[in-house]
Amino acid sequence: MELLTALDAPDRDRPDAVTIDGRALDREALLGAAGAVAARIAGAPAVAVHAAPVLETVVAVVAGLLAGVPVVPVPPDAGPAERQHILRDSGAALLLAAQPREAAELETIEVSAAERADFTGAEPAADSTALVLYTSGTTGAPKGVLVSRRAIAADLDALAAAWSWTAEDTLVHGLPLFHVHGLVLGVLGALRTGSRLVHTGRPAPAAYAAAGGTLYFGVPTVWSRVVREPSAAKELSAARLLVSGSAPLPAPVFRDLEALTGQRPVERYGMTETLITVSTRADGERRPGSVGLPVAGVTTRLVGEDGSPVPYDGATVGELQVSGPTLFDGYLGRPEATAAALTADGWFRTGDMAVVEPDGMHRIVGRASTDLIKSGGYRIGAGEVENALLDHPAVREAAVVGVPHDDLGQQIVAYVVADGVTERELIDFVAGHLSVHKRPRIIRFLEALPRNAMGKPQKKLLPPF
Ligand code: MLC
Ligand code: AMP
Repeated sequence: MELLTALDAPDRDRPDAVTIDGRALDREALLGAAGAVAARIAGAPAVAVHAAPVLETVVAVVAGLLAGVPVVPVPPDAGPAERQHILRDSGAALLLAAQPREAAELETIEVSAAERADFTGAEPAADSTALVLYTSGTTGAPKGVLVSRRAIAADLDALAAAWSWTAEDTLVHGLPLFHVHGLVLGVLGALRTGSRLVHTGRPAPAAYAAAGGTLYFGVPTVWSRVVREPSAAKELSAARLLVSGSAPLPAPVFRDLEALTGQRPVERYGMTETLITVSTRADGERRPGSVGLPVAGVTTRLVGEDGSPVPYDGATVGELQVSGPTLFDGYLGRPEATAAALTADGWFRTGDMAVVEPDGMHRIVGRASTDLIKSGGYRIGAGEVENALLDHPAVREAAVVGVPHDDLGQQIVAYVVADGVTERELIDFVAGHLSVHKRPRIIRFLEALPRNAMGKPQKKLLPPF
């Protein structure tokens, strides 16, 4: 397969090319297991994959890529509201899962890592959709981001060059398999470069320490937990490269990692819609707080509120816009949202505020909208959580914000006007309705939300947390 080039070159010396939570497959076996599934799904408009951190998820995703059927990863803990939205909105015709799913809304195909079959279908076109990744906006339900094979190939090649990532590496991470970080970089990256992959199930410091990798991926929450376990951190001293992304890496965590492992981490920046666009380099300078330079093929620019270019003086803040082959092909079925995300000349508006140093190094300083929250590296729309809370019969009003948090970067705090319901009940309600990581960690009960003269809630006037 042109996208996952390493799969076509089975390496019989590596029985454990992909290991997840202790179970391993070599590449030939992975290709065979995926081939068996590909034959059964060929021609479907799209397939949903129950994206638990297990080997069968990798088999299912590779099957979709072999058959040229767009893959829609579904978070394994998605509650009914989120799950039904993803399944309906994506138009997925089948659900691939390791086990039969109770009350599955779709016909389920059970994926086995033990099956073997050759798939003989034609190579899908490079500009066809590989993945439909659901991601939150500031309001409303998550949108499906159309990611092409071409975009993935371009991004992985650019990252391989930036990080000197080769088949000699052993990649280790324990990130979820339904987002860009864990799935595109963390799985497809290994299958394109040919590096071994050890997925630890969960991204726990002790599991990272025990895995003996050369290349480690983590969100900042993972790295901050690693430095709080110095004995685990010290085990990473022998690694070649530690990479952080998905949210800002706090400078103290950067420094603690350096002190404990002797390694300055590489930080990179990206989005579901653009894949990874800016990164420090394996062979370049790594500064705390800096995400580095655009990767090969990507161009960036900083734009002021009036649309004028912002100087690269290391001080003036502008919106970061990006252009290049790694960009998405739009939001599924939402032409207006797609048009709004792009400028007239085709650049993607990231919504992230940045400064660029005179030497070109980028620093992300915040987001234009406070209604997109990053917690533990997950992107969460305030509006989606507010709507979930309002679905609870006891809740009359809700306002959700992200509050700075040492471990999670931001934690979700909900201010609600409600009667006869406890904090715990509301937290569990959101966790069960959407997904666990979208639950507020704290609920504050108010008599009324602060509103302006027009009756619009004023989040800036909420009592400090
Ligand atoms: C807790 N749990 C509950 C619950 N509260 N279950 C049901 N109801 C409740 N009310 C359970 C959870 O299911 C979980 O179980 C356990 O408690 C811990 O959950 P948690 O507290 O939410 O996990 P936490 O420790 O906070 O997670 C931290 C983390 C996680 C770092 C592991 O946030 C994470 O994996 N982040 C990665 C996000 C990511 O990959 N982002 C990339 C986006 S792509 P159990 O059984 O599971 O332990 C992107 C592009 C780019 O951004 O640039 O990369
Ligand atoms: P997602 O679509 O889940 O991939 O989230 C993308 C968002 O994550 C970006 O718009 C940024 O706000 C944030 N992000 C990703 N990487 C970084 C980073 N290294 N530093 C700061 N923010 C980041």
